[in-house]
Amino acid sequence: MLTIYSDDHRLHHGKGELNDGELQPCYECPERADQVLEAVRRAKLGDIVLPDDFGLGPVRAVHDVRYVDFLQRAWGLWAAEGRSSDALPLAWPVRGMRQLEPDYIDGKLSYFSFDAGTPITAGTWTAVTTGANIAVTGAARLLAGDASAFALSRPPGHHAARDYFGGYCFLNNAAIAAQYLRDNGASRIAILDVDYHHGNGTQSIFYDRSDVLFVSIHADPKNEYPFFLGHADERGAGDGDGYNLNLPLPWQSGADKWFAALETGLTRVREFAPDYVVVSLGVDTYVGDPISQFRLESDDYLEMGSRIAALGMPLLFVLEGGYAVAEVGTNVTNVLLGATR
Ligand code: FKS
Ligand code: ZN
Repeated sequence: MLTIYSDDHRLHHGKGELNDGELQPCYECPERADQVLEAVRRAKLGDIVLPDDFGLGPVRAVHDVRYVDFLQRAWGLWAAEGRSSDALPLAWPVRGMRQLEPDYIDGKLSYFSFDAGTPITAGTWTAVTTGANIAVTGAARLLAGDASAFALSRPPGHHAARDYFGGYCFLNNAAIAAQYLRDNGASRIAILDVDYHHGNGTQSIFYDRSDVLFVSIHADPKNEYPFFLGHADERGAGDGDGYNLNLPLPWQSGADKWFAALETGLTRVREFAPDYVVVSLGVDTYVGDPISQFRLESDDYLEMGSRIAALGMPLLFVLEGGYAVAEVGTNVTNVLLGATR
C-alpha cells in the first residue's frame, strides 16, 4: 500500500487547548505523525511519496469560499494585532444570536469555529492545504487503479464542516477526497468513519446527498465530544434520507460491541455498492488513549483492517485521531497491514 506523506504537518503545532477548565498542551501534536511514519517504515507497508499539488479547487468543492479565505488570512490578521501566541476563538453565536461574519479577527475566529480546542498557528494554512493535497493524491491513486492508499497527514479533518473548524480539524480531508472521486468519474462513495469521535463535519457536508454514504461508529454524543451531532436518529435529509448511518456506542465499549457495530456498518456499505471507500482512520478507540473511553487492543486493529478489506472495494485510508503517542504508529499500521494481508 502506498503512503502519501509530507513534513509540512510540523508547521501546525498548537501550544494549548482548553481541557478540564485549563489551557493544556495540545493532544494533537507532530509526534503523532512521526510515530505513524516510523511504524509504516518499520512494517515495510510500501512506498512513501510526497503529495502532488492540486491547488484549491478540490478544497473549494467541499468548503465555503469565505471560510477558505478566512483560513488563509487568519494568522496574518491575528499577528497584525501584535499577538504571537496561538489564535483561539472566544464566543459563539448560539440560539437566537445573529449569524453575521464580524470584521475583527477575534470575532471571525469565533464565527468560523465551534470549539476552543483548535488553535491556529503561523503554519496552519500550509499544513492543512498540504493535508488536503495528501488526501487528493491518495484519491487520484485509486482512480488510477490502486487497490488502496494511505493519506498520512495531520491535523485531522472529520470535525471540519463546510464553513467551520473545530476538534483539531480545519479542512475535511476525507470529504475532499470523496468529492474529488465523485468529480472524476465515480458514482458512489462510502465514507466509513472509525474514529472514536463522531465525524460531525463529514456528516454535515454530505447530509442531504445520496451519492456519498456516511457511516460512523463512535462514542455516544450524549456523553462525548462533539456532543451536538452523531445520534442514531440522524439518517440524512431530502435526497440523503437513509444515506447517513450513525452507530453510537457507550463508554467502555470493547471489541465485542465495536465489531458488532462494524458489521452493521459494513452491511450498509455492501448494500450501497460504492465505487470507492474512504476510511476516516482514527485509532483513539484504543484502550490506552488518554482522551477516549473505548477498549480496543492493538491486535484488534489487524482485525479491523482485514474486515474492512473483505469488502473487496478500493480503500483510501485517511488519518484522523489517536493520542496514545507511543502506540499510535503500531495501531494505525496494524489496520493497514490487516487490510493488505
Ligand atoms: C477532552 C476534550 C475533547 C476535542 C476532541 C477532538 C477529537 C478529534 C478527533 C480527530 F480525529 F479529529 F482528530 N476535545 N477533554 O480525534 O476526532
Ligand atoms: Zn477522535
